[in-house]
Amino acid sequence: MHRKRSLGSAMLVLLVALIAAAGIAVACERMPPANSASAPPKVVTVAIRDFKFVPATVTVHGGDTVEWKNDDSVPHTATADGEAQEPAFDSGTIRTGAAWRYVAGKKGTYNYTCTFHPKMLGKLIVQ
Ligand SMILES: [Cu+2]
Repeated sequence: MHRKRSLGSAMLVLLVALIAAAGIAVACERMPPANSASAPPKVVTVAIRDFKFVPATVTVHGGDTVEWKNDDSVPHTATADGEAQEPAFDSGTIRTGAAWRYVAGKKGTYNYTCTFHPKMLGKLIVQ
C-alpha cells in the first residue's frame, strides 16, 4: 500500500513538471511580433556641378539625410532662404570634393541657394 502511494506522488510531480514546461513553451510562442516599421531613413545626394544643384529639386521624408557633394572646382554652400529668421539649414563652405549632410526635420518647402553664387537655386521638399 505504502509503495503504491509513493509511486502516485511521483507521477503527480512528473505531471506538474510537464504542465509547467508546456506553459513555458506557450509563453515563448506568444512573444510579440517584430515591429513593422515604416520605410527606413535614406540618404539623398545632390551634386553641385557647373554652378548648379543637381537635381535642383529633391523630395524627402523627415529623418532622411540630404548630402550635398561639391563636384565643382570652386567652393559653394547650400543655404536655405531665411530673410526674417535663421535659415533652416546652412552648410557653410563646401570645398571642392567635399560633402555636407543635413538630416531633414520639419515638413515644408525650403528654397536654398549658394551664398557665393546667388543665382544658384535649389529646392528641398520635406514631406
Ligand atoms: Cu556657389
